[in-house]
Formats: sequence, C-alpha cells, structure tokens
Amino acid sequence: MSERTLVLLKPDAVRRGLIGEITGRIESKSDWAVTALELRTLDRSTLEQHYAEHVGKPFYEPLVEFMASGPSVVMVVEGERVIEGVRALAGPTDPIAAPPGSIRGDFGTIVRENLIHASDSEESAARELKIFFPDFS
Ligand code: YYY
Ligand code: MG
Repeated sequence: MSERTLVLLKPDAVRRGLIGEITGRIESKSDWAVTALELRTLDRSTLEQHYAEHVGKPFYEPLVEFMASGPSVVMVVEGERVIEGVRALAGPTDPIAAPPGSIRGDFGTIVRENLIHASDSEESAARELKIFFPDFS
C-alpha cells in the first residue's frame, strides 16, 4: 500500500551541503516520489508541536534550538512502505551506532545533529504531515 511520510533534512545537513546526497538516496531507493519540498527555517511553535513527545527530556531544549538554527528541507515522500523504508535508510538515532551505508552512519557523529528526521509510524506520519503541510491533501 502506498504511504506518505514526512522527511526533514535538518540544519546540519543543509549547512554541510548534503541536500542532494541525502535526497538522492531517498529518490533512488525505489519508485518513491518526492511530492512536496521546501527550504524552510522552522519556528519554535512548529518544533514544539513536532517534538511534543520529547517535552521535558534533557535533550529537548538544545534540540529545538538546533532545529531552529538555520533552514531545513521539509519534504513529503510517497510510495510503497516508505515510512519504514526512509527510517531504514536514515539508520538509528545515534550516528555512531548507525551502520555505515545508512545516512546517519555515513555522515554523522553527533546525536543531536543526526541529519534527518523521518516519521516513525503511520500515526506519526499523519500527525507530522498536518503540522508541516496543513494544506496538502
Ligand atoms: O526518531 P529519531 O529522530 O531517530 O529519534 P528520537 O528518539 O525521536 O529523538 C528525536 C531527536 O532528538 C533525535 O533525532 C536527535 C535528538 N536526540 C538528542 O539530541 N539526544 C538524545 N539523547 C536523543 C535524541
Ligand atoms: Mg522520533
């Protein structure tokens, strides 16, 4: 069944010139399609909604600050099993634990600056797509 997921290329990925590299991996994995894409500096209120599950955790404030520190690429990707699929391409949260070959494993060393966000379930995807693309149907 075709799905939609929300993908963010975080400010570190944009600053480091990795937009093409990371987007290319997603596009060439399968017949997945990028159906919306925008460079956007995320504001605090958007980030508070997006990371609501992490409010109160020790990493929350620095995470929000980092995510607001420069432009991100905000995109919608559609295709078969794309939710699980982009999470697999990204790799585990900690880039040092992420295997080489994954996006985080190939390009990251810092947990906070782990390059990419991708929705982790159908429920998260529906919730997050509404936050970032309220008018997208
Ligand atoms: O879904 P995923 O991005 O892989 O990880 P989450 O556990 O949802 O955490 C969201 C985000 O928070 C993570 O991508 C980096 C940051 N973070 C952190 O800075 N320090 C931690 N100990 C855990 C997560
Ligand atoms: Mg998460």
